[in-house]
Amino acid sequence: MEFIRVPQLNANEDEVQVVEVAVSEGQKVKKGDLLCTLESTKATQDLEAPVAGYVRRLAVEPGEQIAVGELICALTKRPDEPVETMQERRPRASSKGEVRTTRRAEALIEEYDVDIDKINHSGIITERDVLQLLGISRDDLRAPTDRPGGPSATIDEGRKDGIVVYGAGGHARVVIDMIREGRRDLHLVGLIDDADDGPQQVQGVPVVGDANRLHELRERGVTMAALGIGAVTHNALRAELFERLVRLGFELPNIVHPDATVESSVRMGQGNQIFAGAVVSSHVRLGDNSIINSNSVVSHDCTIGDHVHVTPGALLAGGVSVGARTVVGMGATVYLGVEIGSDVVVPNGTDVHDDLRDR
Ligand code: JB3
Repeated sequence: MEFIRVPQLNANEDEVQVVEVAVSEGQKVKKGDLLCTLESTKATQDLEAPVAGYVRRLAVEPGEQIAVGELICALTKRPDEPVETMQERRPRASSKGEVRTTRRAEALIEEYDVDIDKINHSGIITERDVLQLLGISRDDLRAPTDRPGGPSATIDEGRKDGIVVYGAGGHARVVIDMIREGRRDLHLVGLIDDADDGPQQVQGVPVVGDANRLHELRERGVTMAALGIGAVTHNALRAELFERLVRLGFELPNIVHPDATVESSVRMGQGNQIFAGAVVSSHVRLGDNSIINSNSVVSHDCTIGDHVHVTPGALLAGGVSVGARTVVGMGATVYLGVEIGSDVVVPNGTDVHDDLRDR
């Protein structure tokens, strides 16, 4: 077994840049095949395989700065020969066993608190794999993400798939995951957060400013928005922010988690969010901007008004109607045909068998 490490290209430089990686994990190479191209400020060098073998523990990727002596890869006689290296970073534990990461991937995983089980990779997690999950480009990483109102992240002018999420808290986290998993056709441009002391980014999506930036984003070609504020007990706020986004000319797509069930006979307006495990059954009518939260059930023929929040585990029997801005609490059950008015808060775990008037 041969360990291929970064050579000293010139005496006074202890780091080189990886310009190109010509092989992939598990690839068979002959002696003399190009492994990668390295560059220092004064020299460029093609690194060739000193022996034939299988590329194992490939630990570099293009664009990376890497120290002299660091491992590039190992070459083994057999494809399944065990490889232990002294210097190698401890593999990460994932639900599918141990998995290795490149340095840049490791840094992103740490910085953005990424769940490695969600990263698609082919044996070693690279920066590219992590960026893909985060839905951002390497340029986004360089973009300064100041607090609200700053110049902040790059907005790809004219992209028709750009979406901005309004909010940067717990609900925004879920909306980001749902877009990444259920709306891969959309490109997460950034988050809008009105809080003064909010985060710089959430799950790798930069905070690009406060509500004052929305108009500019729209002018610069961001056509879509999603409301990432759950406001669990004051839905009037959600209604107000939704109307603001509509007035600004944003399109608010419905976002449905791939693990939700929405029957084909369902009709809904815009800006609705259907979370994982939720069931929206036959012939349900949804208005605009409602949240059907995780594992809730909206049975056949229900009518759900605008800005409603059916919270996790709430169960609505058939033919129930729910008025605008009403919140149905977690685990509540609503009996067949009950009519719940607008601006009602149904406490968690309540059994509702009589109609409830507005407010
Ligand atoms: O219970 C569940 C499953 N989810 C809850 C969700 C429905 O509502 C979640 O646990 C939270 O209780 C809540 O999520 P949300 O709204 O993301 O809350 P929080 O995690 O506290 O994040 C607050 C976000 O809302 C931040 O981005 C704040 O800037 C923003 N926010 C709060 N109040 C506001 C206001 N933004 C504006 N523009 N105006 C406000 O009054």
